[in-house]
Amino acid sequence: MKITCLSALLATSTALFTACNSDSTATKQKAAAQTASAAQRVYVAPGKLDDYYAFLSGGQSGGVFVYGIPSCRFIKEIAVFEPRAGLGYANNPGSESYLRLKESGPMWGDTHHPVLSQTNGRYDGRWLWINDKANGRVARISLRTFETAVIRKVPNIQGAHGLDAWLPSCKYVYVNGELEHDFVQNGTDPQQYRSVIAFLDSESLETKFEVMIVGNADIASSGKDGRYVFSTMYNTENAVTSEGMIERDKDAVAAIDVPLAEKAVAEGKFTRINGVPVVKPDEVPGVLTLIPVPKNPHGCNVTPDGNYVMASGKLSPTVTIIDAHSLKVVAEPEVGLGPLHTTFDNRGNAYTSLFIDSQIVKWNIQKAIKGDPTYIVDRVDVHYNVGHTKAAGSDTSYPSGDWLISLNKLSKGMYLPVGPAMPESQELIDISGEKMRVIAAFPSLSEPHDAVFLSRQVLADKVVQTYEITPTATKLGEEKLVRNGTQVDVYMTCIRSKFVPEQFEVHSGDRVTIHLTNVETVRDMTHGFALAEHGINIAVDPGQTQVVPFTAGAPGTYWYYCTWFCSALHLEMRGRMLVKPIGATVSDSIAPPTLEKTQGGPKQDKVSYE
Ligand code: K7E
Ligand code: CUA
Ligand code: CA
Repeated sequence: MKITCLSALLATSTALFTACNSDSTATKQKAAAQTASAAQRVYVAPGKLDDYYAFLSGGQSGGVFVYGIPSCRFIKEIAVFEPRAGLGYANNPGSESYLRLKESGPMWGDTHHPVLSQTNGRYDGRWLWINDKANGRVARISLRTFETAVIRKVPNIQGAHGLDAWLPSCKYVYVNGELEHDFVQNGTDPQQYRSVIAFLDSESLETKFEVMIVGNADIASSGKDGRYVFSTMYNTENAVTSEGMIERDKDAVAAIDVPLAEKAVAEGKFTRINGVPVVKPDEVPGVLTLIPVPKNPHGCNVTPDGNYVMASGKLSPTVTIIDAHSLKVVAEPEVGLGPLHTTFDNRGNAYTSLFIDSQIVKWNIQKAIKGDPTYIVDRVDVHYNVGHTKAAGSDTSYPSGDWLISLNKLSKGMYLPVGPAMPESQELIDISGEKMRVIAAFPSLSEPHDAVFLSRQVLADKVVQTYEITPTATKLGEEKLVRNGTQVDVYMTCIRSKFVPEQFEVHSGDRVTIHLTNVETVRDMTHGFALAEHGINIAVDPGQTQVVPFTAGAPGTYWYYCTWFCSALHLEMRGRMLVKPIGATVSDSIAPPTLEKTQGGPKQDKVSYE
């Protein structure tokens, strides 16, 4: 039929064209109209701003990706657990970001769960927390600068998985230990394996206390009234093989009574393990309640009104609805195969990702609780095998009910083949109507697990234009070289299109530290500093100071240059480190060479253009 229509068009045969101008054309026209309106929904003209910032965890990329929604434009990567030369992050040994990361553990991570800070049940645009599942760490990103501010290793945790903030105050962030291990009595006896749910000061990320569990804690979601936090547990068996972990018919949702845990800590009812007060539930009755749910649940999500916890069944085709105050199971609606995570709109609907069915299913919470068989509202296919799904504002008390993102594990043939490994794929779904509508798909680096959206208005006046000048910054006109034996400190500034100094002298083998301040006062004027043959390349944002320590190499001339294209004279923005043999005379002067010397030699009398 397709070919016939095509030949008809080519032949401009009216008769034939009319003959095949049947259903297929009408369908095509309808599809074209839908495509056009879908395109309009996501079209954000150049220079226009998106409504939302979506923060996607970077999985094994170790950072956070920022996308504009609804355009699906990639805006930024926030480096957290992995160095990024291009972002001036942790790639230069000696810089603040390097030392902070190094001190906390390995120079890579596996980020799963981005969590935004809230005030009064709404995102406040201050902070974003993210876990490193692999290395038991949590980081806090400042949204003033979109930079990692704090990284901490959490004691007694292997596999820092589920993460959430204790609501409504965000006094703590709490993180789930997914991998049971032998921190209580060192040894390899699995019977002694335990795990903890750790409560961290939300600003400093210092671990304040932990609650011990037998088995593991997977995904986290806080109640909204300052009492319970919830975690799914799939290994209540405390088993060490995958068969062992599915032995029981039931596992659990753990509910921790946070004020009771705080009280126990205040009264000294804890055991200190590796410096942290650990509350043991058998010593503090009520601190931990295990609510039975079908075996091996996964997602844990509290509804915006704070009334229910949804435990997504994973192996069971159900979502268990638990009353978040009485801790009783109130319903267990069937939703489809492989339910992993559930998210919410502002009209009483839940949206559950179905890994096996490759679908998002929309269902009505009250109807499901009342046993009304019409609780399923809609299903939409996603491509393919969705993990997390998140609707805008779903973690707050005021979801916006407009957009939902489906974070799919496989993209199969969705994109041009780029090797055996395909990109991860997200889909943007319009949930503003009764029916869901998949509007757009966008690939990303591996491998986003979860996402949170923040409305642009919240951030607009909070993100700073430039860094605050630190007391240790080098000021314009106060550049200098300070020599102390073999330690040489060079206090350097940069501004379009010049480093000051443009030359300095050291001995081979000297320990050199460059304190480089970008003295620009306008946003976006980042300069770079790459030093030939010394393995150094950093970025310095306006107002920022970077500290660059290294050992001077063999005698010779080494150019440093700006790696960020900043001005018409960007290529000329360079200078020399002159390395002299040990014992040779070196000058402490950083004054530019005299004009005569400036021009170097041998001089070219003229330049021939032939
Ligand atoms: Cu479901 Cu780590 Cu959130 Cu992945 S976890 S999907
Ligand atoms: Cu500074 Cu390019
Ligand atoms: Ca189990």
